[in-house]
Amino acid sequence: GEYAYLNLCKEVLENGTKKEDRTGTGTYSLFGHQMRFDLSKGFPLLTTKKVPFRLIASELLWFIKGDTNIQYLLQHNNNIWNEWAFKNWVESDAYHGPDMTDFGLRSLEDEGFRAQYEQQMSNFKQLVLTDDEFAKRFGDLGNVYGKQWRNWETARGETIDQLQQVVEAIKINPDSRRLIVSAWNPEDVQPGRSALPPCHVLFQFYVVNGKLSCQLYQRSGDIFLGVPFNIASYALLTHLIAHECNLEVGEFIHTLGDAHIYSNHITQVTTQLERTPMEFPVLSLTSDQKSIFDFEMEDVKLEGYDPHPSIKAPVAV
Ligand code: THF
Repeated sequence: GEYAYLNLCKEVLENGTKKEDRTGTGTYSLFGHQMRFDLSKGFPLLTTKKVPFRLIASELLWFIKGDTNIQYLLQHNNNIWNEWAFKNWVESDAYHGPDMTDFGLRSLEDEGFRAQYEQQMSNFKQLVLTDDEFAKRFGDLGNVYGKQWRNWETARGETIDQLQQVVEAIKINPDSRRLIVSAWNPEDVQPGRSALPPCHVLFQFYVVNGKLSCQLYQRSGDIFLGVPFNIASYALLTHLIAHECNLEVGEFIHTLGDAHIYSNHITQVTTQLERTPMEFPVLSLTSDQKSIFDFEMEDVKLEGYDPHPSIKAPVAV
């Protein structure tokens, strides 16, 4: 259960190595770690802090639709990808406001700058929501998950719908050892081709005894903010696909490459580790529509989620 996650936190605090990173924040990090969650024993949404499931579900439905534009997320009041699109805008010729270089770090250090940043971010969100041309130009994150899962571009200019293919393969050939979706496209991880090369790089399904399991390889995991989202997101994906394929849920296995706690998340993690986990909630899919491609927010319900209070932390950009 939840101890798989709490033990990872403990291990990184105790044995992690101080390591610099792309964002300039600094981390404690280790390389190579695996967690297992038995999905038949409850839905792995952490209870030692409140994790906003609504944001996880709308992000996953956005990936599943093959959408890469934050407009959909904003329409669902989901702000978790804003910074990456905002960066495209403030670095473009179309932006005429105050200089936003390094806005992530500077808004933490300088109150005056933070007010300017918040003003510009609010303008940006308004424009993405109300101006479709603007949204097309600056709301799109490029070659991120939705693109690679649903519209992988081949050298011949065709597209591959990996997600659709894997769902069909699970139905027709559940013993297959090739039930894989890859978000890592070497052509698209070159600088300038996407906002952020994918962190969750590849996932594989496995069917035995009528149960569907999923394993994710994640090259880089922000343990405090990202990983709780990633666990719940892949658990939800496994449930959706099991539902469509008339299977029960098995395990979610989470394999991490660089597992790190940002240096400005240490006190938050310490607080979280002092708490005792509650029981995991239960997921129910209220839709009788079977296709994962038809699911909407109101078809996904969580029952019995009674977490400790949320713990705030800044996201490294
Ligand atoms: N970059 C970094 N540094 N960490 C990440 O986790 C991350 N992601 C995505 C892309 N780049 C990343 C974005 N996912 C939050 C959660 C997930 C994110 C980004 C941000 C976050 O701030 N969560 C808050 C609640 C936010 C809110 O209520 O709006 C939380 O307390 O959980 C990993 O895929």
